Amino acid sequence: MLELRPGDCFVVRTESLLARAINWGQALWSHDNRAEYNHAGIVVSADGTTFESLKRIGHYHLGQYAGSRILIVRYAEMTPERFWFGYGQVKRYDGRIYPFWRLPLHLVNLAKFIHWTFPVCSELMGRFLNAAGITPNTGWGTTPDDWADLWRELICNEARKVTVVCDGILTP
Ligand SMILES: [Ca+2]
Repeated sequence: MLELRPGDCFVVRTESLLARAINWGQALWSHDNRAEYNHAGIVVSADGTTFESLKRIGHYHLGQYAGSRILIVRYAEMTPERFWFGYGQVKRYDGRIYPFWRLPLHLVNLAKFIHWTFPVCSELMGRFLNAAGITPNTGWGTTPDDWADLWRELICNEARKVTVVCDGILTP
């Protein structure tokens, strides 16, 4: 059983044609030329409730990713106060439609400059981490692979900035 905390963040690999297309596009721009995860989200409750940008930005449950490869991390600096502040900031996107029109911008690497609408999954998570005072980056233009690469590096460095909550196949 996973011991989740509000503010835990995750990247996950789901199997769909769109997911494969996203990973192809991500690998194109990634320094390591590979991308394993196509989606990202925020854990907002210990019971596994999430806040994500899927077809609609809203609340879902981590259980929907049972059987998928997932990396869940916890920032050492994520205090309850920071969580509630950051979550309060991104909750205004609740109910919005997934901004599919942003995907071509990611493909040409312009998403960080053009953001007049709503965030895609990894941008929503990045906006949250930024609002919570954890990361200086605004989150715009970031991809799930960017976050995965950053976390892997932080984990390797053993800086204790992030710790691994789950790394592997999510069990139901
Ligand atoms: Ca990568």
